[in-house]
Amino acid sequence: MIDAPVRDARIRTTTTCESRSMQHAGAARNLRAMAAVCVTALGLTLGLPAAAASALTATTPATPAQASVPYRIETVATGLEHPWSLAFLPDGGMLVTERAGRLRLIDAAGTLNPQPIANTPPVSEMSQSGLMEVAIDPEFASNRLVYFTHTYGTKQANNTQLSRARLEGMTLADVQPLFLAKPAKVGGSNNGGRFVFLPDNTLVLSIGDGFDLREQAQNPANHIGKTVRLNRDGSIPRDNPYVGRPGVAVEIFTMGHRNMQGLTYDATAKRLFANEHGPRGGDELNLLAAGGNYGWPMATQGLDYTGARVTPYTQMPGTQPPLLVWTPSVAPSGMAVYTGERFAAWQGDIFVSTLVEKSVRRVKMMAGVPTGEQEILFKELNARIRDVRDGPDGALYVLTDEQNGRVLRIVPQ
Ligand SMILES: [Ca+2]
Repeated sequence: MIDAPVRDARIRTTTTCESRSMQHAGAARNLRAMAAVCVTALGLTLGLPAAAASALTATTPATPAQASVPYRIETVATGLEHPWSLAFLPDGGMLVTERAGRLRLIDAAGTLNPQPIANTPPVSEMSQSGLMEVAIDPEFASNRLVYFTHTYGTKQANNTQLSRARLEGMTLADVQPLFLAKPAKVGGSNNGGRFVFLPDNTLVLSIGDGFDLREQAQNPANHIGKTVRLNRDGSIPRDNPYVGRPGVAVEIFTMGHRNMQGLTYDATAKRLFANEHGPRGGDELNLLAAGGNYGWPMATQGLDYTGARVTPYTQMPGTQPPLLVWTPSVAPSGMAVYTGERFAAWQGDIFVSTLVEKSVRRVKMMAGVPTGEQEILFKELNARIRDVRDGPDGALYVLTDEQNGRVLRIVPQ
């Protein structure tokens, strides 16, 4: 599903869909050949947990999960313009990004500072583009380092950039670009832009397929439609899966993705999960493992926006099937594993915020594996939800994707 409302993407699909489909039909033949070469030549040992290999791919609606305990929704802050991401600070405050390029501070008392944090880099806000993810360094208390993603470049040539800076009061100091996805793409769609820290001091960052570059998701020489794994200073971990392979981008961690806007690491199960927008239908939840190929656009359960098939294949040997599929599209955005004490029934479950369904999906998990049960939460908000976070206070936090966006906290009733 496109990250609607996307003005330029919709216009393009209604005006150029026929030629686009024909281009893709030819390109699909090429990429199947390419992918066969890649999968064989790379010959990767994926080391995927057994659960991934035997994953049951289910479409929505899934069996309803047992109803949650009663909850109450509290408003933390309002007046945020299309907030995208939320990071908790050790002092009880929060950082929130606004897509237009502002980084905002909510202090420990819950007050939104009327001034944005100074010295954020300029961003080009186009449809889905702008300032996206924010996270603090795992050692923030001692180094004050903040990481964020934003779109870098022009409408005709842009891509997702990861940057790092030191937070000094209400200013960013020493703003340093760490990684810029290549090649550049046109327009503001399918940027990816989420990242998550892993316990081994690296981070994994999602890069979308740019909407028009879908075949490149199978090209191991670039970053389009991939996740990349980096050290915290932007350098390349020596144990990345493609290191030492000629012609392959050494930053790549996984490939064959469309547009991943949610990443979360389950520290208990020691598993990295990603959600991904399909085209029309075929939104996915995936378990990521080093070197994995997740199939796009060779295999998908979604259709093109014209209603045509993207590919004849819903699965393909050598690619990893999703753990779950959402058809029709829910448009998954943020994602979190709930670890708190306040909702005992939710512990270990994955929460996926959605834009089109205007909900949060609770994906019931057992030892890091989906049970097949899901619960649709927070429909009463009637709002596109951009992010969901596991708060250090045991509450669940969500951001609404609105002109007058909100930070909301969900606590037991
Ligand atoms: Ca896939």
